[in-house]
Amino acid sequence: MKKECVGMLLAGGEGKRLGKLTGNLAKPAVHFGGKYRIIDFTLSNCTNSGIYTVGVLTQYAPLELNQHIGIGKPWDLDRQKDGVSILSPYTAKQGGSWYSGTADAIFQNIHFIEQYSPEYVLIISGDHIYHMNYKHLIKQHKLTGADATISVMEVPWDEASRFGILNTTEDLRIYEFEEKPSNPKSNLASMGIYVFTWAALKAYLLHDAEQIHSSHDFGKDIIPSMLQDGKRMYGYRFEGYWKDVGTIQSYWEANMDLLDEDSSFSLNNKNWRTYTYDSNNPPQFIDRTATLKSSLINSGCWVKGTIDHSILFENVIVNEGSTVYQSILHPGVEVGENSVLERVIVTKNTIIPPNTYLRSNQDEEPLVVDAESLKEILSIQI
Ligand code: ADQ
Ligand code: ADP
Repeated sequence: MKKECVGMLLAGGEGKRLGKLTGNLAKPAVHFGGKYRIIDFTLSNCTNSGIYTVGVLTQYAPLELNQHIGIGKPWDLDRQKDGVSILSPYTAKQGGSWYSGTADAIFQNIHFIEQYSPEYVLIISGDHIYHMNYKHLIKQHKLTGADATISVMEVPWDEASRFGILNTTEDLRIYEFEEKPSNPKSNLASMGIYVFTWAALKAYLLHDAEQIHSSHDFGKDIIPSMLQDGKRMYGYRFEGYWKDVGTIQSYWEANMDLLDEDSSFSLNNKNWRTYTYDSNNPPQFIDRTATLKSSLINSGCWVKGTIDHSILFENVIVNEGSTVYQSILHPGVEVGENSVLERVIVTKNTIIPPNTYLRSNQDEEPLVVDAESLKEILSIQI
């Protein structure tokens, strides 16, 4: 069945820099924003942009991620002929192996793409928080007759070396690209969101697969080789909110942005819904002893303490006399009486005993608390 554009969503990264948040969870499956997983934003962008054929490339700790995506129902991607397909590394007669890099992940699924004889392939990532209409990106790609279009935006100079950095002419044609340079020449960054003309990309994937010294990565290998060969490559300027939540700090900040009325990103955008798997919890209960300010509180919660500038996922219990400030509590967390949590992230089902004091300073990375680290912290406090 022919499709003009197939979406390929890279969701296999380990997310080492998210530390304890990705201990047994792939980065795209990490809880975000009170009821979502990080990948929901990209999957919802697909649905909202009319991209209904999406392959999700998983690899590292895929169990919860696969369960979450299921047959794609929340995103209206549970269709018979297209919809979402989970593409895990497989072994075939000719070999087959773990995806060694992002380009290798796509290379190993060429047959999946070819079923649809697409004109274009959209490559997206499962670890960004943003609302983007991919139709506009694809439209520009067609208008310029490009081989590749890279979505770009300016990032703060001090963060530039964590991105692919590029330079374009005034008409946005890319003439320079460097993956994560130590001395960036500009602050125009690749958002890791690409549209390729499939015929052009396929040729490069086949060639790259034979290079033994290649890391088989889009940013390190495919894009630099295409540029070197003079392929038509353009930048697509994105103006909205976009955050790569690859570090604890950026994860915490992107969550806190949801509590800021002046933020340019809102979950309440009625024209651009974010969909997710919804569990059947009872409504949250707010007790008469509770005080709530600027917070997101999901269903099934039971609040008796003070919650200020915080995010409570489903089934969180905060007992009387406790204060939770600038913190993120994942599903099933329980905070005992008279405890104080300030600027911390508590992972799923962790039980914080009564009279516990957990705090990170404003100038340091927020503390991530799980059952194991809690034991250590408590032994020091006693
Ligand atoms: P990074 O985000 O560092 O840079 P990378 O680690 O390659 O890129 O991950 C991209 C996506 O692919 C992530 O969603 C990750 O989960 C997934 N992924 C990683 N390895 C994978 C594998 N083997 N199989 C399947 N999925 C995999 C990229 C670009 C930069 C750009 C930033 C923007 O390389 O140029 O600036 O994205 O965030
Ligand atoms: P971070 O940059 O935070 O370490 P990423 O999500 O970007 O996290 O992925 C980190 C690296 O881990 C990537 O280079 C990716 O190729 C690699 N990787 C992905 N899956 C696996 C896996 N199953 N085992 C080991 N490494 C993996």
